[in-house]
This record gives sequence, C-alpha cells and structure tokens, in this order.
Amino acid sequence: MLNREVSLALNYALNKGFQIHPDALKILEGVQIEDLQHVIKEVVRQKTRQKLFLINQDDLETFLGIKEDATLKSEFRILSDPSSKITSAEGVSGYNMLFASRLAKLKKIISNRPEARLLKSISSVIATKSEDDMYVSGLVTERSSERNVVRVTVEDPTGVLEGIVFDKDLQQVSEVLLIDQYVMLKISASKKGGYIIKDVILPDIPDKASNRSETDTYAVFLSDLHIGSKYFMEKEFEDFVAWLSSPDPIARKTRFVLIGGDLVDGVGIYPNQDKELDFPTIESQLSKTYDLLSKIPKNIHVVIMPGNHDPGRRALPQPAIPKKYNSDFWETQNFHMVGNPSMVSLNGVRVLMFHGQSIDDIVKVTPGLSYDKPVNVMKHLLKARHMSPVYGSQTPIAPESEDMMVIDEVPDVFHVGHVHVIDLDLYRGVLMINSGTWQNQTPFQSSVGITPTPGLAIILNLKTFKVYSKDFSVR
Ligand code: D5M
Ligand code: FE
Ligand code: ZN
Repeated sequence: MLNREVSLALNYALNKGFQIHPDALKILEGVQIEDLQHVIKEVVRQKTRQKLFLINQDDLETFLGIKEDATLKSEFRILSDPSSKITSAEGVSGYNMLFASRLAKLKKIISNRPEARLLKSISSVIATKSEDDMYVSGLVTERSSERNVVRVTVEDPTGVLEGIVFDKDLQQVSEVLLIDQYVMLKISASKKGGYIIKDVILPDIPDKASNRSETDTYAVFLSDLHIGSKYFMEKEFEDFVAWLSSPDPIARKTRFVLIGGDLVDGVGIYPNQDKELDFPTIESQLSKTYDLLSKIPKNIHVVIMPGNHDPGRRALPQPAIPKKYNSDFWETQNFHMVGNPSMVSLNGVRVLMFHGQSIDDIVKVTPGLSYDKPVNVMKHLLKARHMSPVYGSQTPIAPESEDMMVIDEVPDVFHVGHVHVIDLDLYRGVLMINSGTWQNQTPFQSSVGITPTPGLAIILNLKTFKVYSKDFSVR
C-alpha cells in the first residue's frame, strides 16, 4: 500500500504523461513527506525539458544527490572466529589445557615489556630467598583487602606465591584485579618472611593509531534485539531497517551492520520467560528475525554473532548460531554468521565483537565498576587482554584446549553489548562501543535497577572515526 503523499506525487507525474519505474517508487517512499511534492515537480520539470517521459531510479537518485557511490569501498573479512576451532575438550584435563593456553598466550603478550626479561618462575623465586627485586607472573588465584593491606596470590605452573601490597596507589590497582586474570608482579622478600608487592603490571594494550577506511563508508553497531520478547521494539526496529534504504546521506554510505548478540530472546533462558514471549519457540523467533533483517539492502554486509539468549551453546566461546535452527541466515549472501567472540575487518578497520557476558561477573566483584558505565568494564578487559577471565562465576566457560578469549590482536574498535546501555569511549586509540538494545526495560531489569537506552543505532564513519547516534525510539 502506498501512503497518501506518495500516491499524490505519483498521480501528479502520471497526469503529466509520465511513467514511473517501480524502483523509483521505492525511492519516493523514502523521501520526507514534506519534500515529496517539491521533488516530483522538479523531476517532472527537468524530464519534460529533456522530452523523456519515464522517471527511473537514476533520475531520482541524481536529483536527491544520493546516487550510489561506485568508489565507496565495502571490503569485509573475518579475521578470527572460534566456530571452527571449538573442540570441546572435557573435564579437568580440558581446563588444565585452557589455563595453560591462557598463561602461555599472555606471557607472550607481556614479553614485549622490558621487565619481562627479568621474569622468574615462582618456584625459583621461593628457592632463592633473595631480598632483591624480582619479577614473577601468573594467574591471580586470590585477592583480599583487610586492615589497610591488600593480599594477592598468583600461580604459575611451578608454584603459588602470596604477596602483600602496602602502597596506597598500588592497592587501588590490586583491588580491581580479577580472579584468573594474568599479571606480572615486582616483588621482594620481606625480612619477616613473605613477599611485598612493589608493582603490578598488566599485559595492557600499546598506544597506537587505528587503521582507517580509505572511503567514507559507515558501519552501524547493534546488539540485544531480543526478538520474540514482548518487550522487543518491533516498530522502532522496522523504522531503523527502513532508514537504511532511505535517501539519508549516511544511510546511502552504510555498508556494514554488526549485531553483537542476543538477536532473539530465546526459550527457557530465565524462569517464567514464557510469560514474556510473543514467539514461543526458537524457530519462530529466528524466522521473525530473518524476516526483519532480510529487508536490509543487499549491498550491506550484515554480521551476526550470538549472545547468551541465542541458540548454539551457552559456554564461551560460542559458535555461530547453528544452521539447523534456520538455514536462511546461512544461505543469504550478505549475511555473515560468526561466533562469539570474533574479529572482523571492515575496509581494513579491525573490529573485535564480543557479546559481553563476563561483565556480570566483573561488575559484581570490582569496586568502582557498574552496569551504567559498561565502557569502564570494557577498558578493564582490554588491560587484562582477556574477555572473560573469571572462571566459576556466572559466565560459563568451556574447557577448550586454546583460550580463545585472550585478546591476541589489538582491535581498532571493541564492540560489546549485553548491558543494554549505550556507551562510548576511547582507550589508547581503541574505540569502545557498547551498542545498547532494541528491547524496552523488562520487569527483571527494573527490579535490579538497570535502565536501558533502547532504540538507538550507533553509526561510525570508518574513515574519520566520527560517531553518530540515531534515535528511533518513539517517546
Ligand atoms: O542481559 C540484560 C541485562 O541484564 C544486562 O544489563 C545484564 C543484566 N543481567 C543479566 N543477568 C543478570 C543477573 N543474573 N543479575 C544481574 N543482572 C543481570 P541479557 O543477557 O539481555 O538478559
Ligand atoms: Fe541482551
Ligand atoms: Zn546478553
């Protein structure tokens, strides 16, 4: 059904003896209502002068200045994806391999630091009993604060060492260490026995200039659609998808849409979820999702990564949403199904996508971090060079032989979701984006005090790194 304004514009042209190509009609539908009459009259006037009585897509695009830019680059590549590497090692030996891999990978990362040359194994440090400064590294196994001191215990394959932090500034760094996170410690043996921690060195990321696209191509960052939930904002999301086909100059240059997990609300994810669902099965939720996403123009790469509400497996790393639930996603040319976490390249800009499940564990135990500032948690992950360090809390972690949650390569953009709150910041040249949600506040979220920022799309110019947000929420 054409809306009234488009019908009026169409009739105006038909009455002047014009034919209108169906593709041109699509463009007219995207023009702002108040501009329609002006646009059609001008195009008719120009074409009458040329004595050409067919109005096609090209005429309108030229007039509106939105002609598809053939020089605009849109190169998509998947740089890393856990899906094919998932082996599902099992049990205790699996976890031993996982932690050995974590230690080896992070030790390699920290080896760029000058102090790393002085690293000794924990057993050899214990054996020497020297009062000189020494360096050890390992995974944090305990951390406690009491009576003005902070204690930290680390473990490497040779042994376990507990140290005490007296320095106030260093206590602040130590207090936010996460269990199972990798650290390097500068220590010395105290005269009374035990060890004093004199420095805490994190793997961290180096300061660097980011890779940029050669052309003004745009990418949109989304997550947490929760399709199937009663609280999914269908109308707003449809408006967003329609905007991608509109004459808006940024929409015309958008070539990437990244979805960072929780596409669907899932089934049996939380108690009594069935009462909050519009679509009661995974299959119906995914088919609704496909209907909505397949309206995204075909010249846009759509990257689809799972979250904790999507099917596949719950434990990290998660494989891409399996084909057996809905093969359409896998058979659509411009759709790219990736696991969680994945690194993709958009015109050379490297984007690390991670749903963000571990944020729950980290917020719970870390002073100063909260759900309303998710980028601060993301910065913590970048410093730790690990996306989900804490084992045995809320976030399930699979016993893989390789720890794929280590941040091996430093991205240009770190895209996370899960928290349902839009947030942005820059850390050492890395643009951190938390992409919010398309689900209204749920009763659960309101009971735990989470105020989401739904219905906003974050849009990045991949050349200038200028960030825009577009609000589709109806207030
Ligand atoms: O997560 C939606 C939001 O709810 C996000 O901010 C995390 C938060 N969340 C999820 N589970 C919990 C628990 N168990 N306690 C506190 N906060 C939580 P989503 O993954 O979309 O359900
Ligand atoms: Fe979510
Ligand atoms: Zn989530």
